[in-house]
Amino acid sequence: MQAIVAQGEAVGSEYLGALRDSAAVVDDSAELLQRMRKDGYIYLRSFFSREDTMAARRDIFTQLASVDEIEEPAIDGIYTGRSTRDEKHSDRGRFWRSVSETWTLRRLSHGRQLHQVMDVLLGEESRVQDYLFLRPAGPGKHTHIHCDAPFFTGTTQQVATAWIALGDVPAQMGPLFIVENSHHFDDIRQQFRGINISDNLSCKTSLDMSPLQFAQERNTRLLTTDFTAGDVLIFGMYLLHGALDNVSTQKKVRLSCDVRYQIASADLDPRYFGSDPTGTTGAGYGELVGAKAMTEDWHQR
Ligand SMILES: O=C(O)CCC(=O)C(=O)O
Repeated sequence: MQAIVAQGEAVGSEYLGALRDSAAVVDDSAELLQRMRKDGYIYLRSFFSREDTMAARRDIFTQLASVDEIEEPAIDGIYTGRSTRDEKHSDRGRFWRSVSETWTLRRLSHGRQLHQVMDVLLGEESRVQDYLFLRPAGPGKHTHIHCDAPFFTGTTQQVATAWIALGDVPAQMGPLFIVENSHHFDDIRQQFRGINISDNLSCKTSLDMSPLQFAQERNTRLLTTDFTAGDVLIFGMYLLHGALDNVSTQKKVRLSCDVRYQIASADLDPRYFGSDPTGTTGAGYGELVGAKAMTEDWHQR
């Protein structure tokens, strides 16, 4: 079996575990809430239909094929190693915003089906941020361990992230992992509570340790799975997470998006709501890793 790799290190089975699937209890609000409190996350396998998910995938990858970053047929998501994005689009932010606003994507991320689950998990009516993080992660890419609090708790602590697999994402293609029980790590909560990255853009939000080092030091595990198209992973603001390395041998690009829901009764965070949100730094969609040509050397936060 091909190794599971995080920041260049093969992660042994003693530091890996499987996410608990809550799809069978999605209509049982009490059970969902209880699992969210206990585990810090809810994983819903095949939450969205494969057909609707693949429609979004096709539309997004077709736009990336139009700038020569993805081979035809675009739906396969094969990385070319080339890009004409900057030649064809003088404004990176505008291009990425248009891709991020793809209707077939928004009907998943912003549709009633997910909204209802978020209302349950947040304990009251919720609002979904307009700003969305769309992530095509090519070979070699990964995301460092971090929690979402410094980004999204500017107006309320009652916020949750939904990560959506826009295609099959086996562990070798660099899907999300969460650090088991890290929502109970008081030092992490203290370190990141009250920090707003927009107040100090140079503030470090990811941990200095690799996922494996962290799991060894805390005697914990990285929980992940072979995600299938339409799976959703929902988690709170203090749960540590990151993404494994995409070590796909077929140059397959991992496609996913993540979006936040907050309680509707709190002030809306102006950075992430509105018809043309400013994002964390004020640069709008132009600040996102996805706005850069896929050929550029980058690692996600
Ligand atoms: O998909 C990734 O690489 C990272 C996603 C993430 O950090 C998040 O959903 O908060």
